[in-house]
Amino acid sequence: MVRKEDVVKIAGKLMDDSKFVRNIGIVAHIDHGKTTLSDNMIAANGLISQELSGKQCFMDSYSLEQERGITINASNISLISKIDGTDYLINLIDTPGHVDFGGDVIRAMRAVDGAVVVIDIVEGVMPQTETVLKEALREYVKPILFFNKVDRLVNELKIDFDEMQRRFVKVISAVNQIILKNAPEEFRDKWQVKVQDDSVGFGSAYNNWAVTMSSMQKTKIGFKDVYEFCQKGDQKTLAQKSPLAEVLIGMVVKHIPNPIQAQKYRVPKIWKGDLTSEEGKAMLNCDPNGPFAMMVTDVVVDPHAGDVVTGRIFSGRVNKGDELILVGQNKKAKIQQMALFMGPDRIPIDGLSAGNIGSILGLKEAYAGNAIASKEIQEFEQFMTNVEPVITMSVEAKDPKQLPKLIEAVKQVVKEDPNVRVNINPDTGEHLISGMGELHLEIVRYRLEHDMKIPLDVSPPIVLYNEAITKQSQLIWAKSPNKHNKFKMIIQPVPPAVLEKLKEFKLNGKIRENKDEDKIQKLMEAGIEKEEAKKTWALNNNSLIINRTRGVIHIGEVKELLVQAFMEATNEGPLAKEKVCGIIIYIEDAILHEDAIHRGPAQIIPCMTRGIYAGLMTADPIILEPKQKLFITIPNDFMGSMTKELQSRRVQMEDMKTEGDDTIIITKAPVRELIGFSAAARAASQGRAIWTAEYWGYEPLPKELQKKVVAEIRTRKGMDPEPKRAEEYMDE
Ligand SMILES: Nc1nc2c(ncn2[C@@H]2O[C@H](COP(=O)(O)OP(=O)(O)OP(=O)(O)O)[C@@H](O)[C@H]2O)c(=O)[nH]1
Ligand SMILES: [Mg+2]
Repeated sequence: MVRKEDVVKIAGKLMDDSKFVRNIGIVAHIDHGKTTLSDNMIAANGLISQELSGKQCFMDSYSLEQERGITINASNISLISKIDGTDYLINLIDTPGHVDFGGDVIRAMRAVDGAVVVIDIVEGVMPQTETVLKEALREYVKPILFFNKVDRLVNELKIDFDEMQRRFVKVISAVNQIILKNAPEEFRDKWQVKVQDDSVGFGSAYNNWAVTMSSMQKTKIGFKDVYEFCQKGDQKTLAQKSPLAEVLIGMVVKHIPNPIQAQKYRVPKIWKGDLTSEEGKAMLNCDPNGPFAMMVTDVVVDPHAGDVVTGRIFSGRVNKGDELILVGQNKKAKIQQMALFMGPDRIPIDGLSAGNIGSILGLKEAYAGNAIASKEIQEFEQFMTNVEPVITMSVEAKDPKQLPKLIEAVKQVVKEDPNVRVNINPDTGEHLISGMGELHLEIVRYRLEHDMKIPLDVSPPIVLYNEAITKQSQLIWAKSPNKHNKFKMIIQPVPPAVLEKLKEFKLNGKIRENKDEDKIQKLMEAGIEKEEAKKTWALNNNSLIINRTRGVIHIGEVKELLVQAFMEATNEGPLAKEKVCGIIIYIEDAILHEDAIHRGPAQIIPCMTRGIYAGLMTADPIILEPKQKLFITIPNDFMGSMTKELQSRRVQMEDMKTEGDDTIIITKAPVRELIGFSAAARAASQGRAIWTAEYWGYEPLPKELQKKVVAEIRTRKGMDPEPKRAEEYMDE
């Protein structure tokens, strides 16, 4: 067996010449065989035995991953591969397929230049296949295709040779359609995958063999042989004659661009600084001699070593003892340790060079998305996620003495998984932890209770609602408690088309005068008129505050306070203290006291929040609920009981089709009704239903449930079941 340290030693030498580097992510729908495929690459490096390759799932090192047989965390490894006498360094990230961990895939795509899209040929293109493929394309990451589980076609489905060929053609064309629609324009044609040029491979990760057009010419093992070897149950010979790792590495080296090639077109998309500056040029050219610049894509907290940040190095090189800064945060550190991840293990290395994926220790408080550099540079574009947490649990330490430990542990979880959101209820001290789905929360709980050993009281899952309005508000004159200041405002719903764009652009926070031109530009692109875009003060939850006053002399001095009130009011709406989404607050006019002493925070903030609340209550406010799209595969025999189960959960059928003995149902369902669905679906199908869910977005809760849910949330939060009326806000 080869030692990981020895691989890292060679990697250290190879990484300086990035012509010989490839950064790849393995992506797919859940269970299509990513981790099994990775095993093959790892075994080829001698890090695990050939016998265990495809069975060990080396990259699923976390106890819960092994236990459940799924990948939860993206995991990195650096491997050396020889092709035609030349050594290549392959930095590989195995990503999870379950949608609850989709954030990991998005972050991994920033670090790599190519994606191996694995498709279980029995299932074909599944929802998450499409999602991850789109995510790769959006990041200018080039896809190649690997058809996995070909053995199952022959041995389980028992289809004939011609049908096998037809299936390949059908799925390739489906994938190419997605590429055509979603690839950046310049790559739509160039990135089409084809059998002829080896950008499509076929094989069985579990049985360690694969073929491509080139491999067939070299080994003389063609599709017919594959079919026959599988049929007679001799895949071992197939694996000897046409080993998967060799074939896949051939595909990767041939088709995935090296970092020098990739950064030329990727850097202008993910970094909006000046490309003619010293750092701009260095990143475009992947120059190891330029200033150091790395984007953090992953953080793990090591109980002994502290924060370990992993990311893509776009330029420069860091050596032991160099000083690096956490961009925009005024933090510096002398770097004493760097490492490469080898699956579960972190192996020290002397330095890290441009074009590679590596880890740095010693920079505290760095989060995924941050830039680390040798000097202040423009930050990288944020990750392109458009999913929101939809479900929450409330946790408390069983033993109050453990509260400080819980606070630290939760902080660590958030650092490691940016898709977890945490709010602390100041009244009760309980932590409200929000995530992408039930499984996601289950994992967080496991980490706190099992890994960090904090026994918890945990609430049943709580759904996160939004508040919105359905018409324009009345004109509101809000008065400050001392009656010296007044604001005239009107609130409108953001038009649906504009709201769509705002969600896509993810604009949030204050807009600084003369500084945030790009945000104003984006607002205009979303459909906000130029004059209004220029007067937008801030955005929060896709809601806006726009200053339409004219000639109010002191308005600039209270701007900060008004924005703060806007943030508070849109974080906790008047109906049920849920987020308020998709409103525009127009400040039409204002009367302000001459003397600054009479228009301090205690006057302006409550005046404005109450004004906003009053306005919202006159605009027919409603509750929006999160929905998920469900993809359910179920044997035909269980259709009856499954349909019954679904009907009780307010689902909207989108599509239903039969494939062999199975029916595939696609529906949209409220998250509220999906709590406990796992268990019910298992019961309704004797465990035979397979289902995945995908974030869909927020839609109005049905009329007949509005009042009930408002009362429910308010009671849970310790308020009166009835929200206040508009007048009540104005009387105070
Ligand atoms: N028959 C057959 N089974 C396979 C093959 N490749 C993988 N499997 C099985 O498919 C299951 C899922 O494999 P994984 O490698 O864990 O899949 P994954 O894509 O990493 O799954 P997630 O990371 O959880 O999304 C395992 O039981 C594998 O043994 C194959 O080529 N043939
Ligand atoms: Mg996996």
